[in-house]
Amino acid sequence: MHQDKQYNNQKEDVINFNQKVRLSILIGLIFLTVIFLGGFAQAKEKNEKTQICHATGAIGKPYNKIEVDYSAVNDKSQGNHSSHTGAVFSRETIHQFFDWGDIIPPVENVTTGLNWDVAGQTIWRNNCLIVSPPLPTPTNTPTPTPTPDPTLEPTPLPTPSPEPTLPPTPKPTPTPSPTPEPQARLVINEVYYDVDSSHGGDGNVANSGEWIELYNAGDAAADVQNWTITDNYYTRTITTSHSVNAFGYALIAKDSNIFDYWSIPSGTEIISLGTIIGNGLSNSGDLLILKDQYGNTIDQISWSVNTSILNPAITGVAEGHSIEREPAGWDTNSSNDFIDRLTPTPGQLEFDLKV
Ligand SMILES: [Ca+2]
Ligand SMILES: [Ca+2]
Ligand SMILES: [Ca+2]
Repeated sequence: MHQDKQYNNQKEDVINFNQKVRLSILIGLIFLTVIFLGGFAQAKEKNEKTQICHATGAIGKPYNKIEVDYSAVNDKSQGNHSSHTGAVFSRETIHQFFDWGDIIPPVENVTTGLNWDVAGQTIWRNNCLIVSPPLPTPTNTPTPTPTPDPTLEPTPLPTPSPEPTLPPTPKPTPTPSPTPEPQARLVINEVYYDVDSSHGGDGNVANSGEWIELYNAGDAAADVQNWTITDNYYTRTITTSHSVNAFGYALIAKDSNIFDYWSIPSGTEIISLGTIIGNGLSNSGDLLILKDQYGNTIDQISWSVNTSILNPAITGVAEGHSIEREPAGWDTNSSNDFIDRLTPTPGQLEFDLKV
């Protein structure tokens, strides 16, 4: 009897011990699982990134497309990109220096987005480049690169079965937008047509001190060799190779010597025509047409009394002033794109002079 009891006690001890061991193993496993999942979640979060249009503060290129961690755009933390509030860059916000905001697309459970309105989405879709509608559409591009259409499925062979309905066309996915190919977008950005005596002016309406500033508002360089510039009388051809960088400038004049009168930033492409621009740029009204080597019109303007291209024309300015797009590259095919620049800015923006 006594032996039986002792045996039973020993048996219970063994069972208790086994249970403890099992429990310990179970707790250990749970603990390890928690650590593993935690680490995994952290690692996963680290790898999750999104692209945003980051406000630069530079009028010439107001946004940079950058990739950031989710943690840099979530709506909770301070000091990250979601605190870069401020309106979308526009002609209206241009003088609120450094004060336009980031454009952040919404990411589920991370951010509801920032400046994700029509204006913001338009810039986002354009690879964070400023869109000044309408974009120039070359009418006669020689070899248009065929864009692969992701929605086009191989056409199914016609089946003999009496199926009247075609398979539903897959809907194009609205986001994320495919990154557009880099492309150049040149404009006649500034024209100095009424030369004053301190910049080579000799009193003649047409003289060699006149210049045109081209600005490349696109994100690819362009060589303007064999491009032409036409005024109301003559067409002049750029016969030599000149690469205009993305967001870069080129200056066109009769002779590069004229720029001795000006302070030109290094890196500005100087194009000497060897002859005056057209028959000279009339102070009382003239026109300019820029065409590429294929004859596509890239940009065209007219000013003062010449309403043959822009009507109303760009308002004429006083001697020594220039007409200039503001912001650089802004092109809505309207005379309103231009302002009267009291101090001309060859090779740069008014904004650049201030920094
Ligand atoms: Ca002139
Ligand atoms: Ca002329
Ligand atoms: Ca300028």
